Amino acid sequence: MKSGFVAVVGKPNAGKSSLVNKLIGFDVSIITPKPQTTRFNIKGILTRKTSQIIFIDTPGVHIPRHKLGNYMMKGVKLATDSVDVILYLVDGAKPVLDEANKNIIEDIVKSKKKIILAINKVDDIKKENILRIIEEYDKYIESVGGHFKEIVPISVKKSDGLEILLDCIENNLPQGEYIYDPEDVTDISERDIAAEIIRSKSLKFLDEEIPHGINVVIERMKDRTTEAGNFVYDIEATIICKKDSHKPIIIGKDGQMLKRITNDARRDIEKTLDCRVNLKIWVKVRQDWDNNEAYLSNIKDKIR
Ligand SMILES: Nc1nc2c(ncn2[C@@H]2O[C@H](COP(=O)(O)OP(=O)(O)OP(=O)(O)O)[C@@H](O)[C@H]2O)c(=O)[nH]1
Ligand SMILES: [Mg+2]
Repeated sequence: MKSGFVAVVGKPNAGKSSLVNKLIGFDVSIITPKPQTTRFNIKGILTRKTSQIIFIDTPGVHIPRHKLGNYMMKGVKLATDSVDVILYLVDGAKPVLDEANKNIIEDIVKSKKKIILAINKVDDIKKENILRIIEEYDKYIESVGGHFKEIVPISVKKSDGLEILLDCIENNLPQGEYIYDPEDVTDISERDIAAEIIRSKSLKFLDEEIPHGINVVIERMKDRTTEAGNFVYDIEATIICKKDSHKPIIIGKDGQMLKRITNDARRDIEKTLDCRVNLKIWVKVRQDWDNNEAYLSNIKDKIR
């Protein structure tokens, strides 16, 4: 029996959260086409007959421009320092070995952990390019004194290569019994799942810098059973934005935008938590909250 922790790291938008969700078969992390979607480490637990693999989905590595970004990057470091295996995910459709990717490789080599390279989105690239990407990345890691234990091309979208990837990960984990109850799939709370789903809808429907300047706080989340015996969650949430000018855009003309976010989020929360949901969302401005320690406490609590 094998068991252990695997940090999934890479540039924003590589498909880290998509991979973890797909492997464990439950949406623990939100996924959007916009970079810097994930803000804090989230565990996804996969229990197999021969192993238990605990994935840590991390924020995409980028150069921070505010305190929020600093905390996000601190989370990545904590994850890579604490795991048995680092799964480095590269977007095969944008494979350029740029400064950002070089820096990630140098950092993970310094951690002295076992490193597996997975090249994602191979559904979106020509086969002959895969070999070239492998060669380039392999050569670079060797030039900085490290090596990849395994290199696996995958497509999360098409579920290609995922079983091979899991076997490669398992081979590199230490011997050990199950660490978590085999029934567990994540460490994220229902409250945080609800907040993250609301944030994902804000990312989906709003443009430019607004969605990245949003934080979501669940003010109240209470369950009750109706007279008909249905389980219902009453949720009150606040979308916090960083500029006065953002608030009317989030609310929209006649409240249309906020209604859209609320309806879509309610539907997804119901699906994920498998219950009925009443959702009310307010919008508040907290000037430059993402650069203010006092407003970052709900993010700081999750950096671990
Ligand atoms: N074509 C293709 N797209 C994919 C694949 N895997 C993920 N994507 C898309 O890539 C985008 C980013 O996915 P995420 O899972 O949010 O990426 P991430 O690495 O977690 O991003 P951050 O949280 O911002 O660091 C989404 O639009 C996904 O649908 C894949 O195998 N093929
Ligand atoms: Mg993510």
